[in-house]
Amino acid sequence: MTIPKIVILTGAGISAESGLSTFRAQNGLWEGYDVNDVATYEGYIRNPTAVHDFYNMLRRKLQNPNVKPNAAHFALAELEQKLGSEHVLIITQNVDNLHEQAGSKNIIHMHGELLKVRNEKTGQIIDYFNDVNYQQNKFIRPHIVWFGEIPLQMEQIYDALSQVDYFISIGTSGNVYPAAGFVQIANQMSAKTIELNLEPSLDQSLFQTKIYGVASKIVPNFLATLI
Ligand code: BV8
Repeated sequence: MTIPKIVILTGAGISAESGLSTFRAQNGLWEGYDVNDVATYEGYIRNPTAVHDFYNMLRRKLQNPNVKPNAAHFALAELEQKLGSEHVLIITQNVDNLHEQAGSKNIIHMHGELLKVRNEKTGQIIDYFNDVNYQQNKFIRPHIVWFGEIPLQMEQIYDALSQVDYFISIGTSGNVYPAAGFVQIANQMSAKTIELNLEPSLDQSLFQTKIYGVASKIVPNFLATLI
């Protein structure tokens, strides 16, 4: 029996039970901030200190010992361990490192990573765990893909989607492109498409299988049927 190629797309919903807030629960105001002020390059240029304050707050929050992977993250790591990294790829829209903490290895962070910063002058990307002090180095920016910027590793993503057998979307509202368009590619590849979410996403009609509930329950249950 050939082992299927499984591509999993995760969004903020998979980390909700780990204590990290999602984007659109608070009617578009994220952590009390307007997305246009803190998640666009224009917002950064307008007020870099305010944007660094915002990401410094999120970076500290992520490193709070109470923020840990939940059963959904662990179930995905177990799936990769059982089937092999060449058969399981996580494409995450999340900038947290909970998939890594749970043990997953084959991960693409298409919207960047909170625990990395990028030097705008040299392009160098480094691991970074503290507050960024913009006054000290004006070239250091969060290694985050803001709205209007090009998501990372799109070549690898389209390549993986061209060979996908199972496309599983977990904890995403289907608001943000190009991520929200991946299910259409999977359908064109005649893959099995599954949505695991708290409630129907904007894309729900494009999925063959839809299971609703909290990720920590429905993800381990569904993945058990694949192993
Ligand atoms: C690009 C970084 C070109 C910040 C993020 C008009 C129409 C269509 C598209 C556009 C348009 N105008 C502009 C665009 C493009 C734009 C876009 O899509 N805008 C939208 C808002 C209309 N996209 C871009 O700009 C992207 N770049 O398009 O470049 C291009 C295109 C193709 C190829 C090359 C170039 C860049 C987008 C990246 C923006 N940056 N994050 C940061 O994270 O600090 S996006 C941000 O939203 C996060 O990454 C987040 O992950 C992502 C998506 O949100 P979700 O993860 O889905 O979170 P949300 O809160 O929305 O939903 C949570 C879900 O979980 C809910 O459904 C909820 O029910 C569920 N849930 C909650 N609790 C649980 C749960 N599920 C299970 N269990 C639970 N316990």
